[in-house]
Amino acid sequence: MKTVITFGTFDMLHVGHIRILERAKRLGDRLLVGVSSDELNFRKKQKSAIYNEQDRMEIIRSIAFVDDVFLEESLELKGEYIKQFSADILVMGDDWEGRFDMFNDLCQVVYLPRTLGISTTETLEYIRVGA
Ligand code: C2G
Repeated sequence: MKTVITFGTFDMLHVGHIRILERAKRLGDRLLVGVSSDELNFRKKQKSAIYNEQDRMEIIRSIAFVDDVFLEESLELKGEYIKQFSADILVMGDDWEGRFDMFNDLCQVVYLPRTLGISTTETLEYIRVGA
C-alpha cells in the first residue's frame, strides 16, 4: 500500500488542480491532501483566499480520487506530515521544483508539470478587469 501526499491552497478549484491530484493518485494507492490554512495562505501570498479553509477542505474531500484531507498549518511542517501519515511519495507541482528535495531521505519526492494556461490568479484578474 503506497501513500502519496501533496499540498496546496486549491482556491477556486480548476482543472489544473484536478489534473495534478489525479496524476498524484496514480503514483500510489492512497492520496492524502494537505490544504493550506487561511493563516498559512495569507503569510505565503499576502492575500486571502476567496474560499476559506473549511470550504476548500470540503471541496477537495469530495473528489473521488482523494482519500483524505488535512489542514496544512505551516510550510515548515511538511516533514512532520510525511512522517505522521507514513507517506511514501511527496508530489508537488513543478513550480516548486527542487524546493522540497530535502525530504528525499523521508520519502520519494516527485514534481509534476503544471497545467499550462490556467491559474486562480489569472482567472481573478480576468474577472476584475476583463480580457
Ligand atoms: N497546479 C497545477 N496547474 C495549475 C495550477 C496549479 O498543476 N495550472 C498545481 C500546483 O502546482 C500545486 C497544486 O496544483 O501542486 C495546488 O496549487 P495552489 O493552490 O496554487 O497551491 P500552492 O499555493 O502552490 O500551495 O505547501 C505548499 C503549498 O501549500 C502549495
